Amino acid sequence: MKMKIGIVCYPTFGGSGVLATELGIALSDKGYEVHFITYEQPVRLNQAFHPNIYFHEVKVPTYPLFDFPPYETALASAMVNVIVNQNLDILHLHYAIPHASAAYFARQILKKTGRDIPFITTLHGTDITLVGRDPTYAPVVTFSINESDAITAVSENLKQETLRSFKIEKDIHVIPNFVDIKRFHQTDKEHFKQMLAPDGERILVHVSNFRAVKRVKDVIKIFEKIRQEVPSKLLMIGDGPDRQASEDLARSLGVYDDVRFLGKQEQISEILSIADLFILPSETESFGLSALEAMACSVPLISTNAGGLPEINIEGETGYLSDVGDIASMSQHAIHILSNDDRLQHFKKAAIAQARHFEKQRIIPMYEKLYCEVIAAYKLEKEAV
Ligand code: GMT
Repeated sequence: MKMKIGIVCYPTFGGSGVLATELGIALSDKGYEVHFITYEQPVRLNQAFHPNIYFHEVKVPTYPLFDFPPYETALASAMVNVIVNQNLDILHLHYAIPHASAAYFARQILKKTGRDIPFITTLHGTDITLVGRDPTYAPVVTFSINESDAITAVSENLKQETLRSFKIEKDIHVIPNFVDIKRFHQTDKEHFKQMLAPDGERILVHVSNFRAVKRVKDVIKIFEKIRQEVPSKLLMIGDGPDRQASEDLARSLGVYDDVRFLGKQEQISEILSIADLFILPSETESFGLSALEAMACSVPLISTNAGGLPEINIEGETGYLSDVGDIASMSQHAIHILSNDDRLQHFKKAAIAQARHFEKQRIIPMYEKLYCEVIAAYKLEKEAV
């Protein structure tokens, strides 16, 4: 019998929500019944209809007394209802806060009736490296991660960071992010390239949620230096708190006319198909899913060496890694790749070859195996009580 899996995630453009949605789609394609529990339809779900996927919207009623409507309480209640009514076998939480603590709460409620099920927490990055470590959240994060029946991290680096930052009493399984190469691959979009770069300029791309951790202003600074040596255009995809500041910087550096701020986009692979280089100068990055999707579309990568980025970007092969904030190094490396056609083709080939190591067919079975093990162990534990 195929498992019924509940997935809890942030439905927004952030990497954890994207990965959780891609996982749900991949599992549903394999015949599993997948139930998303979140406050909005996850962005990547609305690109096609998937008959094995169900979406349960968490509603958070407001009340004049509430300055902060209690999402976690509403989420725990939704988990209880979906687990019981849909007869779920396992719950998979993406991003620890507040999903893991809500799942713990839901399970305590369900234990009263014997309908409790195991839950797995996948750590994605800022839930550990930025937010989770904050003393405001740390005790609850530590407790609920430890109460998970299994813990996964998206890179070896994130696993080590988690062990350094929290007192974790369980093994952490590293299951890296993955990409669906059937959907993310280079397609012929020459007409599109002609429109954006009519004189054959190189096309550089950055995709993120424009939060401080992404250092989007560094992208503009790097581009300004590249453009002095190599005719090029920059496409900035996404939106967030630092968008205005990076637009202002592009104006003050005199490069605005060669930069397009396209905002949030759903058809990322079409844009990546015309790109020559992806720029990711993050302060910290547990994995860099956006960079993997770019590599799958044959786009080499200029990144920092922060977090888990060295696990996907191979120095001198798929791109280059520099220290955070080292604009000179990142721009020199970019110029090196872009200034020679043969060299660029070589890097492009290496990028797609590296992406294949993270193809979904290789990674999804790791989750399936873990689900089966966790469900079996939980059943045994319950029988023993
Ligand atoms: O910061 C983001 O880009 C969003 C964040 C999230 O959790 O939504 O992304 C994190 O998870 C992604 C998917 O596992 C990783 O690829 C990103 O590297 C990670 N972001 C950071 O560590 C900053």
